[in-house]
Amino acid sequence: MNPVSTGAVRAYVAFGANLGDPAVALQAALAALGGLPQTTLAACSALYRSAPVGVDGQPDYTNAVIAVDTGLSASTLLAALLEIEREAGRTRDYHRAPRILDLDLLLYGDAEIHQPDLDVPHPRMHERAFVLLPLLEIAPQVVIPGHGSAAALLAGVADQPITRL
Ligand code: PH2
Ligand code: MG
Ligand code: MG
Repeated sequence: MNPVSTGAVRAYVAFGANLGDPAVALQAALAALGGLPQTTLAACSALYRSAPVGVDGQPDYTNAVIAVDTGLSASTLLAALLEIEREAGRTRDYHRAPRILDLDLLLYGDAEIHQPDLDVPHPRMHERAFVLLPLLEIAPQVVIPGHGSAAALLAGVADQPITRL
């Protein structure tokens, strides 16, 4: 027997929005991700609401995590995420500006990639409740390369208030 490998990699994408209607933006993002070549949707968490981390005076964020199985390279997937943001009307007015749609590449299989425009695992994901909670909902056993099991990292974000919607 010589099983044919699909070559698909399980990748996790963080969804975030604090402008417009996040539920609508999530549905649009799911449709766009599912429509990418060599890519199928595997799972999506519930939506979670939390105060903006790292910035004051903005609307609360709504976040989720999406799993895809993809034959795209990490850099091609990242480019597709940025294009989906752009098509949704995302503008980049200033660092951490409120946004209608943010799609961040969290994990690409067990890869560790450090390039000028591509940092995987996402460099701050292990310290953010708004990433870890939805991620654990759809991937309870997931390991963040360089940081260990996501479940074990939860204790470190227990002080970040977050509501599952
Ligand atoms: N994204 C940011 C900055 N702060 N805070 C929350 N709660 N959720 C986010 O998605 C978020 C944030 C920049 O990407
Ligand atoms: Mg982003
Ligand atoms: Mg982000």
